[in-house]
Amino acid sequence: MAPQVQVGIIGAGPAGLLLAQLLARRGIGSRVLERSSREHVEGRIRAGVLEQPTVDTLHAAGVGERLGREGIVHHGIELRFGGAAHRIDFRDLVPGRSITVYGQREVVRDLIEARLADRAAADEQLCFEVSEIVLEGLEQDRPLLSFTHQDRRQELRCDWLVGCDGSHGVARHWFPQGASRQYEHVVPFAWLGILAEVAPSTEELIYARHERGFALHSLRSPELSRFYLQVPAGEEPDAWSDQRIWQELRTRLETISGWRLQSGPILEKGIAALRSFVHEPMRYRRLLLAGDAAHIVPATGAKGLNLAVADVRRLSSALGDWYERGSEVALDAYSAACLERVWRVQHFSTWMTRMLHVLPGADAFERRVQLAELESVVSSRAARTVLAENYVGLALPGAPAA
Ligand code: RFL
Ligand code: PHB
Repeated sequence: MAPQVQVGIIGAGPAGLLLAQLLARRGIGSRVLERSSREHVEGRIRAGVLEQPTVDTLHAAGVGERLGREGIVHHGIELRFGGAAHRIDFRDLVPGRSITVYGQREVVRDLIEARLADRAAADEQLCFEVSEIVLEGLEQDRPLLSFTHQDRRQELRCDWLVGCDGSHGVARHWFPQGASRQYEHVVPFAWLGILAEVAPSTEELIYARHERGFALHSLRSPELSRFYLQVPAGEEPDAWSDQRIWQELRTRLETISGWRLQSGPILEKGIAALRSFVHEPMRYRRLLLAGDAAHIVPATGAKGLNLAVADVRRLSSALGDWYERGSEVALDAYSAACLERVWRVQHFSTWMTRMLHVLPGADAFERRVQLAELESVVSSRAARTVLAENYVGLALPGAPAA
């Protein structure tokens, strides 16, 4: 007989690791199977902006200690265009709500440390460098996973299987043909992202729309800054020398009189495609999806990680109901409840993306209309409030507590 586990989780990104951690706190056992090495998983930079419910969930999961110490709470962002800066003031527009700047890399490191500190979980329950995962018996109650780990073929029978394997994962391909629908939209440009060893030149994030393209000034700590530049799709990082990057950042960001951008050594450089994707539904029998495995949003709204955490918060509570009370009601509602948030966030991320980037092929008229839209947003309290409400995180009805 194959060994058994209550919940099998594919992928050790934020979604998979947090799910394992939240389940463990309810006394539910899991096994996380990750394709890459621990070093690789801990090295990825990616997101930096956490909504308040995300921060609350990380605290509730017992991984909030360093986040509480090092996370930087922000009460606004700046929109910069047409030679002027406009603040979106959260204190004024959405009182009591804020965001926290804390890198995804740190979230992942904290979660891995917590999982490995759980003695029962170490090695046995968090496996890196797993390959050739195959699923059988999805039509039965307890599907069987087989995979290769440390040169050994192994089997595992699970009550539930959760695909947290990101945008290039395998789990969603296990839905039978005809049981799902996919929506995909390719954004016709990419982001060049850098991490630089220099104090941020700003206290709050700056989203800049410039005739040459979008630029974003973000940060990680008092000593580390993060920047993004809109670049053509398919661009190679080698086309961008450090000098060219700083020059372009200056051009797109130094549009306010007296404001100067400080530069420093570039520690990391990478190109990320922007795209939108939704896989509906997020459940088929005993197989569930969470995070980027089910949905991807363009990064302009800073929402991908927060959506993954919202899925996992709901899923851990629904699985808790099933194990603790034998109720499947919340699991039955899981997909529809998550997708409601997903589509709202797709709308916000698409809106921010279209409003702030130079859209290839846009004519002079369309560019002027884009500037007029930005003017309308910053000059209307109602429009600023919509932006702020979405940016700090939508409070949708029926969300389970962390
Ligand atoms: P991840 O992080 O991609 O993790 C999936 C894991 O699954 C593994 N895997 C497999 N394991 C076993 N077998 C297989 N066959 C497997 N296939 C894949 C992978 O190795 C990986 O470890 O997905 P997850 O956990 O759903 O987390 C989602 C977030 O990573 C993502 O949404 C965010 O990074 C998006 N994002 C942002 N989100 C925010 O909330 N705020 C931000 O400020 C923000 N900025 C960003 C971003 C994403 C970016 N990029 C690079 C796309 C900025 C950028 C530039
Ligand atoms: C980041 O700091 O990585 C970041 C911030 C805001 C975004 C996207 C990425 O919209």
